[in-house]
Amino acid sequence: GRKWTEVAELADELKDQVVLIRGRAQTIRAVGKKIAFLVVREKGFTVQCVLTVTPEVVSGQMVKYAAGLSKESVVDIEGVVSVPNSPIKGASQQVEVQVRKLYCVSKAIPVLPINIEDAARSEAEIEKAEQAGEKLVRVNQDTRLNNRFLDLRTPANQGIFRIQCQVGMIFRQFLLSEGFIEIHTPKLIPGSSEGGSAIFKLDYKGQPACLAQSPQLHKQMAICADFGRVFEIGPVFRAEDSFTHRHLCEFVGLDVEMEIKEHYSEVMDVVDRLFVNMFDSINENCRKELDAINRQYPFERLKYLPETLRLTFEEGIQMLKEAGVEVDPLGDLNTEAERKLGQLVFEKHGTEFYMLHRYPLAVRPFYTMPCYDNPAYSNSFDVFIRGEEIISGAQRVHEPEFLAQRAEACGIDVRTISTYIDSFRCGAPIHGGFGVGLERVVMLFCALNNIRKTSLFPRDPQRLAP
Ligand code: ATP
Ligand code: AMO
Repeated sequence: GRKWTEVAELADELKDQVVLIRGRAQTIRAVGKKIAFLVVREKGFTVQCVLTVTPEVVSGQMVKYAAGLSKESVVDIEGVVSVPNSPIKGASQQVEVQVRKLYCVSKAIPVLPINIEDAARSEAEIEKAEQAGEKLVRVNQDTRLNNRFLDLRTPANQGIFRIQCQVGMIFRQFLLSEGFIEIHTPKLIPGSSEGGSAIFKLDYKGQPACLAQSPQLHKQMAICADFGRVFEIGPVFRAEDSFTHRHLCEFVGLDVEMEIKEHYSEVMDVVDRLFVNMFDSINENCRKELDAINRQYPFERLKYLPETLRLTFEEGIQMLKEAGVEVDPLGDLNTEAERKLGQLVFEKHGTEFYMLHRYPLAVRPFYTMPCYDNPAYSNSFDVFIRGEEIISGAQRVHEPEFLAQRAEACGIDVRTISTYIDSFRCGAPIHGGFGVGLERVVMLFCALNNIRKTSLFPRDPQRLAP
């Protein structure tokens, strides 16, 4: 086969070499009848390609053909790499391709629902252009999501989903290296796994069933089955009825469950090492992706410590109190208080990533282990990025009678989880774990303002397509 070069690879080193590239015609501009410029984009990277009428190589007809291509058509180009004297605007690569051959592989319709260049502009660019009297199209979120496959072609979106891939990859690699095994639990289950009403109900051949709200019950049963340390990457379904910037009806759950030898802090140790490793890896290996996101959605790099800060819930409440924010000491923190605490923690400790543990028992799910020294609190934790929750975790109740009692006290129909409770009757390891929302990690790491930006095809209370 012929040797292909990726647009992202086009650089000075290739000067004077003949390259073959495939990409999309992002913009097409003819200057008279003898010159045409094509900006060709591949995976979010762009290069300027120049057709100049040259005897034996480029005919006037070829220039005319190029000028008539529709935007987003897929083209193959063979040409010579050249280095221009002045910086190139409107393309990511700082070299040009002097075109010798051009083929259209697949034509796009002449008018697209979204213009990719419009969709790729930052707010600042739009405002600047508007001030200069230019009229630019603002592509709103619904238009983007309705035409998601086009919206996803922007450099920022290409970056977002490559970073999402990195998060999943580090999660898997790190846990495998620490002796965890990957499991796959059922998504069709008889009842709620988290308590609460946010469940998608369905009919399972005549039996009432639902889509799993989490792998919680089955990941714990895997511990009762002696797998020791397990993890899962899989879909989680929540019939959220509120429309917020951080809730989806389906998201990707990164779940962990493990035996505990002595203290629930062993679970927090895993979170600490895993996430510091993950953030380091993204910063080191995803520079181009971070730059692409930054160009459209400017953000400050996440500030985190080599060893993750841990505060108790009581310490958190105290910090809020000192700042004049009164909250119920045995209640949950609302979104506003969580944000405020994030700010206070940053001011005091210089980190935007921290853990809050020993939550009041009353605000945690039924399976959460109460603190031995004070049962009003629990061996549980949440983890925050920039003042918003990305992880919930805890030590679990492993004593079956107490577990049934806790479930009942939390209003759960114990019959729907009887097989789960029974799994603790044959000797149960002391254990704990946590669950992470993949889309939230990427959203908050990149300081994006909406979880729909980090879900490939988001599902929210109003959206089931595309
Ligand atoms: P989890 O469900 O894992 O706890 P979460 O981030 O979805 O994670 P919730 O328990 O749903 O958190 O809510 C945490 C806090 O966020 C609640 O105390 C509540 O005040 C606030 N909250 C939840 N939903 C909304 C909403 N739709 N609008 C404003 N605040 C909300
Ligand atoms: P929890 O319900 O807190 O805990 O969920 C764990 C993490 O999942 C993410 N998350 C969501 N992401 C997008 N849309 C939603 N609607 C949504 N709801 C939650 C958050 C949250 O921190 N079984 C426990 C975990 C455990 O203890 O192991 C659980 O499901 O990032």
